[in-house]
Amino acid sequence: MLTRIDHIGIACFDLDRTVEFYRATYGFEVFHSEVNEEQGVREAMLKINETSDGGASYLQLLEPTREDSAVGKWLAKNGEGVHHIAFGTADVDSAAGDIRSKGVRVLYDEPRIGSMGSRITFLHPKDCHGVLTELVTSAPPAPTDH
Ligand code: V0V
Ligand code: CO
Repeated sequence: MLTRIDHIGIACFDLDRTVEFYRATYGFEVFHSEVNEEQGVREAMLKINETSDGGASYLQLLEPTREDSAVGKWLAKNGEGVHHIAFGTADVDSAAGDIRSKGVRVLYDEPRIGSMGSRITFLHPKDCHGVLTELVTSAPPAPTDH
């Protein structure tokens, strides 16, 4: 059902400086970046490796776009650090339904739009031993001209 670590979400105060740390220290380059206004984040995805389910694993560096966002509130309380983990699945609706039936709070009734056109939802950290947990289904690959 859940077939990879899709990403680890890391909250930071200054996205550009944090991207530069990961580039200079480890050699990781930005694969994709975007602003997600609904989630209140500016983010950079650093691709670490491809995975056997046809997906990939990333680090997701997150800077808040507003103080009252999930990441903004978390940073004010905790400072920089690991904010969430995300598992990849071919079917986020089914995975979320299955996990909800086990008594874990799924935060959204319907998955929302995440990085690179993915569909995402979150599990409440208080039901997951303190770990904010995201479920992700990647967007299908763009059609090619053949
Ligand atoms: C809060 N808590 C956490 C936590 N955030 N625990 C572990 N990890 C976190 N990241 C704890 C917090 O310490 C409190 O515990 C309790 O949960 C309630 O927190 P709060 O500060 O009062 O905040 P709330 O309840 O207003 O919001 C917490 C939730 C919120 C988890 C509901 O952050 C949320 O909706 N998160 C989902 C959306 C999100 O995180 N978006 C940003 C990433 P105590 O002190 O009471 O014990 S966007 C993203 O990943 C994208 C776009 C993508 O991947 O594509
Ligand atoms: Co995420």
